[in-house]
Amino acid sequence: MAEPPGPDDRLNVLFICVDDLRPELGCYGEDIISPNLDRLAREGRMFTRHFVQFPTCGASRFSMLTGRGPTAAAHYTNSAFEWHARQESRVVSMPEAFRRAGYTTVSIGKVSHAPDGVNPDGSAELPGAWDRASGPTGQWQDSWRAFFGYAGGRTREIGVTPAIEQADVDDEGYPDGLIATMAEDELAALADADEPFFLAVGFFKPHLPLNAPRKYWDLYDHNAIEISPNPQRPRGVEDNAVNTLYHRGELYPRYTGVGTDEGWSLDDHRLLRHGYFACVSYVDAQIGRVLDRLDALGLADNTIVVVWGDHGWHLGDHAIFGKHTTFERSLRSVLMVRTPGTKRPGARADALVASVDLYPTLAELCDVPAPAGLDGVSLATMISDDPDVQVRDEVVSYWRKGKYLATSMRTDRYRLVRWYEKATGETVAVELYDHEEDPNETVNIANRFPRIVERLTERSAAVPVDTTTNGK
Ligand SMILES: [Ca+2]
Repeated sequence: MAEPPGPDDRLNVLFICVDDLRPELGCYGEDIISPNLDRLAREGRMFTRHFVQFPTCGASRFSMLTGRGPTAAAHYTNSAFEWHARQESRVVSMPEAFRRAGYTTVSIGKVSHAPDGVNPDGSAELPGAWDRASGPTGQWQDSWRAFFGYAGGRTREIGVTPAIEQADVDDEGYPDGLIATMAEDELAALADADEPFFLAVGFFKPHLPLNAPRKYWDLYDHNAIEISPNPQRPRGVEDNAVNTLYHRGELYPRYTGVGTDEGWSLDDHRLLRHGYFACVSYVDAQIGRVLDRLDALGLADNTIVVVWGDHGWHLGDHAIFGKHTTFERSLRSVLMVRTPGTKRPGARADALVASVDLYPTLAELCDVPAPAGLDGVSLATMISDDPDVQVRDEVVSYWRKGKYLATSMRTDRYRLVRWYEKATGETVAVELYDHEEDPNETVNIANRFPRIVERLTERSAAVPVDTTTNGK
């Protein structure tokens, strides 16, 4: 006779997504005050060279949640989830794999792309993934209004509302405070269940607008905030349709109060950095509330905690405030994982890792069957045992702009960016940055080192470049 099934003692997962979070935290040696994330880094594994696959929210999240690079034009865009929901046959997403394995799966806030996981046409962004998915409630009921929320329930109006706000309100005066409360309540409910859980919680800040309660602005001495170490455009990169340099777009002129057609003043620069810092400190405090509840419920000892930034952000670097570039600043983001029983907690992992690695990693750590065809490699050994293990030689990221596609490949030393014409596959521009000599990517040296370009290009020859026209 078969043994009766014992209690399901598999580890839970608390997966925290933070929108537009670059590694500017205290634990990364930078200036942002982030005590809760610093604590998580001390207790778990902090990755210093984690790169996303796309420098925009929807595409990055889609790639991470499905564990794959692009195979369709839509995968490069914020419409990736809409495209996915329309397909008759779909890949199995990470939360769906956990759900099929008997986990209770829950999404709160911006985990896929929409702040409630629902496409504009009312369909689920990730069909089959979640037992329940929810977005903001109360005065923030309309999820996209909440996503762009100002104090008092106001939302963004293009060209009308400001880029920053520092209202004298408590944490729930902005939507992320509510997301934290919802996550705390959900944890309390999940703690009583027999099945293990996969709870994903998505915070909105520090995505624009840079709105946070005043007390988080007051953590910083405004005049002491340093501007970017490389506020100029990089040399050797032409400002044309191919490359991604710009100073208009997501921030200016959509939001008011900062920026002109000519760029940013020094005051703008400092104010935007101050706002970003305040927003991150605000989110750090909300994450701290959720982690404290996890502790209080006795769940910390059997729950893996992941904090993931969906991509980086230029804080004035290269004359840019925003993402949507193929530079290190857009592609490098926060990743930390705390798992029970980890060896050498607090030892950081400096090897190259990618967002697509998270799916096979969590599947392995939780003994959940992963589907065939995932593009990532498991980081389980790096997390549980040895942070010095190297699992990959390069990380490839993708972008597209107009009629061009780009691959941006990071190796241990270099970043190689190739721009292709979509219709023909012909290379139209190449950028090479040497991170040993030039960590801020201030000079494109592709013309000076053609043999390095050639050698790295051979390594990236297998990179799929999408020349299809399917999808949006
Ligand atoms: Ca984002």
